[in-house]
Amino acid sequence: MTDMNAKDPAGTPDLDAVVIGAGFSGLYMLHRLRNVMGLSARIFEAGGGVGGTWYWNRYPGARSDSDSYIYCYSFDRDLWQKWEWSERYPEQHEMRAYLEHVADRHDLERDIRLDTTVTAATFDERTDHWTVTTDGGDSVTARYLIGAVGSLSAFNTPDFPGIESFAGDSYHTGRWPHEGVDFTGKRVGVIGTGASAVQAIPLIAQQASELTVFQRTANYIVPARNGPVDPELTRARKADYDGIWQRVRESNFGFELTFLEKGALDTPQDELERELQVRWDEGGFGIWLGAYADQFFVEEANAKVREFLHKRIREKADDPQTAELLIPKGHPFGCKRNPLDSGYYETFNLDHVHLVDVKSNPLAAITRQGVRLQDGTEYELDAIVYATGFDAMTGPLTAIDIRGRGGERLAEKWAEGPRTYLGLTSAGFPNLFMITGPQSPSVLSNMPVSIEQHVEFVSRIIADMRGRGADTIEATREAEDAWVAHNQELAEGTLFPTADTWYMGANIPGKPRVFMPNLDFVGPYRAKCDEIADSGYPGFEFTGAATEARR
Ligand code: N01
Repeated sequence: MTDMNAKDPAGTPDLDAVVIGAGFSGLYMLHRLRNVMGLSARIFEAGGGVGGTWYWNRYPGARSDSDSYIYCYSFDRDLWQKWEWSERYPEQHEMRAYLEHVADRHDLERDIRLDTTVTAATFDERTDHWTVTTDGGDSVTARYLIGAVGSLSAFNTPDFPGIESFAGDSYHTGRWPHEGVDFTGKRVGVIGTGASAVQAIPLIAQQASELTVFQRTANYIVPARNGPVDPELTRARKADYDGIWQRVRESNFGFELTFLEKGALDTPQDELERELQVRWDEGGFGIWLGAYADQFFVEEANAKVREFLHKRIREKADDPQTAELLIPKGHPFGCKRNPLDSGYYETFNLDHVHLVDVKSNPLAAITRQGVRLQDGTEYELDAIVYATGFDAMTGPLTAIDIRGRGGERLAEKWAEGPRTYLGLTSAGFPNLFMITGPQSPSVLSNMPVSIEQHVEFVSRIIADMRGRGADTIEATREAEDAWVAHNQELAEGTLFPTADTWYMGANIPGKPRVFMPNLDFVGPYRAKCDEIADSGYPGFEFTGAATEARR
C-alpha cells in the first residue's frame, strides 16, 4: 500500500522557482534567483510584454505618482546613475521602456513566458513541490512559488445591468488598447474619479466633443507639479545615491518625506496654512505623507487639513455648484488614496465637460445609447471609459486556483479577508511567497522600495533554507493569527477604516471589509523582517532532511 505521507525520493522539480508576473517585482525576483543565486527560475506573464502595471495601463496621461528618481530600482546602481528620466513623474511609455531595458540588460527574457496566464498552483505534500498550470496547458513543478502579481492588476468592471448592450466603444483604463484611442469629436463618458480617471480626464477632454464624468465619490486631489527636473537637482541626487536610498528605505512610506514634529492640532492656524501651502506648491505626496501625522488618527486634526484643501478646490473650480460637488464629503483626507492632479479641476471649467453626481442618483444601467441613472436621466455617448479600478491586493492572487496543504484553497482561506504572516507568506502554503502581498506596507508606500525589500528578503529566506538543508518554510498559524490581529489593531487606531476605499475592499460588492495594507511603515517593517531572519525565523517552521536531523 502507498504511504501518502511518504516523501517522493525522486523529487527533483522541473525548476527551482516559478515567478508569476513580469512587472517590477517579477523582473527583480528572476534576476536575484537566477543571476545572483544561480537557481533555475521562470516567469509566467499574462501580458504580451514585460512591465506589469506599466504594460497594461496605457490610458491617456498614465504616469507614476512617485518621483522618477525613486520610482525605479536601486539594486542596479550603474543603471540608476545612467538612466535619464524626462520628467518628475515618468509617463507610462517611459516606465515600460525602462522595465524592458532592465529585462534586456539582465538577460531576463529567455526565462519569461509571455502571453501565459497561471491558472492554478497546487502544493504536493509528497514531493514538497508546487505544480503550476497555465492557460496554455503547460504544467511545471518548482520548489518555490513567488506571486509577483501586483497589488492593482485584477481590473474591475462593475456588473452594471445592460453593459453588453452599449452600441459605442467601451474601454477600461487598466486594459487600454495598445494602439491608443482617438476620441476626437466623440461624446465620451468616464465612470470613476480615482487616480486613473484623474490622469485621463484632462487629456480625454482635449479631444472629446462632450465629456461627461460620472462621480460617485469626490477625492482629495493634490497638485502633481509635473515637469522637467532641474539638471542641478538631478546632478545633486546622482551624487547622493547612498543617502537617498538609505533615507527612503528607513522612511515611513518609501519617499524622502517625514512628518512634521508638531501635529495639526498643536499648530496655530496661520502656521498650519503656511506649511500646507508649501507642500501644495511643491506638489506630490508631501501634503499627505510629509505633513501632519495626527491627521491620520484624529478627526479634528484631519478636519483642519481638509478645510485648507476645500478652499483650494473652491479656488480652482469656476462654478460654485461644481466646486461643491468636487469637494469630498464623508471621508477623511488621506484615508482614500489621493490622486495627483495635472489640470483635473480646471477641466471642469470647460463648457463641454460635465460632472454628474452618481452618489445621490446612482448609475442604474448601461443602455444601447449610453448611461441611464436611477431617476431615468439618460446620457447618450459614443464611448464609455470605465475608470473603475481593481479588485485590489487579494484579487490577483485569489483569481488563481492556489491550493496548499490538504488541498486548502487560498481564496477560501481568505474568504473573510487576507490571512498572512508579514504579508509575505500564508500558513498551509509552504514555499509560497507574495511580493508586496496584503498585510505588508505595499500600496501605502512607494512601490519599488517595498518590492526590492520583499524580493531581497525572499532571496535571503531561500538562501538560508538551502544553507540549513530545509525543503520547506511555512508560517505557523500562531504567527499568522498574531500578524492578522496586529494589522487590524494598527488600522483600528487610525481613521483609515472610516472610509469606503479599495484599501478596505469596499469597492468590490461582497468583498469582506478589512483594511489590507500594513501600517508598520516601510522602515520599521523592514527592520522587523531583518530581525526575524537574524534570529532564526521565529513564526516560521522548516521541514527537510537536514532540519529534521537537527531536532
Ligand atoms: O481606481 P479607483 P483607479 N458606480 O478604485 C468608481 C493606483 N494608481 O484605477 O470611490 C460608480 O481608485 C469609484 O468610486 P468610489 C493608485 O493606487 C496609481 O483610479 O468607489 N462609480 C472610483 O471613483 C490608485 O488608488 C496611479 O465611490 C464606481 C473609481 O470608480 C489605484 O491604482 C495611477 C463604481 C475607481 O477608482 C486605483 O486607481 C492610477 C460604480 N459601480 C492608479 N465602481 C499612479 O501612480 C467603482 N466606481 C499614477
